[in-house]
Amino acid sequence: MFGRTILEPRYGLLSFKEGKAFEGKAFSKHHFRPTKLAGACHYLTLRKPLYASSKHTVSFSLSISPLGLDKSVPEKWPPVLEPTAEQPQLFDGTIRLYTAYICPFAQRVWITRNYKGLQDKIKLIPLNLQSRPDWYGEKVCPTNKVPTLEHKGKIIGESLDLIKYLDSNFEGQSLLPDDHAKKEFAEELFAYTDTFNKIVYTSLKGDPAKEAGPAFDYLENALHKFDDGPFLLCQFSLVDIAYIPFVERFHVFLSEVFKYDITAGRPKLAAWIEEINDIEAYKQTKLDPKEHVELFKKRFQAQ
Ligand SMILES: N[C@@H](CCC(=O)N[C@@H](CS)C(=O)NCC(=O)O)C(=O)O
Repeated sequence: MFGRTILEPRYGLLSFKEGKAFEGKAFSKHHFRPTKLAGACHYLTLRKPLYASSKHTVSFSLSISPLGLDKSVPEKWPPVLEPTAEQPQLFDGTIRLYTAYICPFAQRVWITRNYKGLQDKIKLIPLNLQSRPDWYGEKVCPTNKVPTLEHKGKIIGESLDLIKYLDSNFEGQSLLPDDHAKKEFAEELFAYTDTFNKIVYTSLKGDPAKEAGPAFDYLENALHKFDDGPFLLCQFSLVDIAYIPFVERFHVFLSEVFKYDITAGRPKLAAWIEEINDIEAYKQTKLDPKEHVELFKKRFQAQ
């Protein structure tokens, strides 16, 4: 929904003053408090004010989503496990997500966990991929990769399977739509993730501005498919989660090292990145962009 109303800045917050669509209370620059809208409770997210004139008149756009979708809470990153650390007792009832802060595959599962409000339920066990404890490959995950989830006597791997697993086996907002057409498109988008990553990673050894274009165009076109929301399936979903950790890295590295802005000429992609950057569950998982640049330089430019 797009709206225009009068806002009054007060104590650093903007408080709602006038408007027909809902009865509002205080809201911060980016988020409204839960507010009544047509009888149902909603979060109203204030997307970037377009302009603010002197007399507190702000023109803005609103995106509306059901109450409290993002259940993440602020969390301190647990320290990375020492290679000499003892193995926690396997299958003792604790649900553990073995992860690595630098891993985009693991980040997918981390965002899903946060968004669904499972931070107390699923414990993060961050590993250093350069020096994993021996027991990880020997007793927990034979492929020695992250992410893996220890749950109900099983070890489950593969990030795309895992985000679907979390979505269907744990409480919290469902991150896949019910709509048939959207479900079908979700599968198409999941299936393209490996191709997407391959095209871009391969281009880093050549000329990304030419070679990576089709991958980003694919996302730009996908974002046009359902035009009633800023996300791939309108509402934030597992599909956005599948792509964003990789887009985050490519965006930073291509811009910094190749001076190639993946959002130039791709307005939907630009808006999508901006929207996702407002999602707490995701924000909490982001590394310093400088770290991405350094890691990518080591990986793709080391001779
Ligand atoms: N297809 C897997 C890929 C996972 C993966 O490659 N993880 C990397 C870190 S980003 C890893 O654990 N690498 C360790 C290794 O290969 O030794 C998934 O989607 O979960």
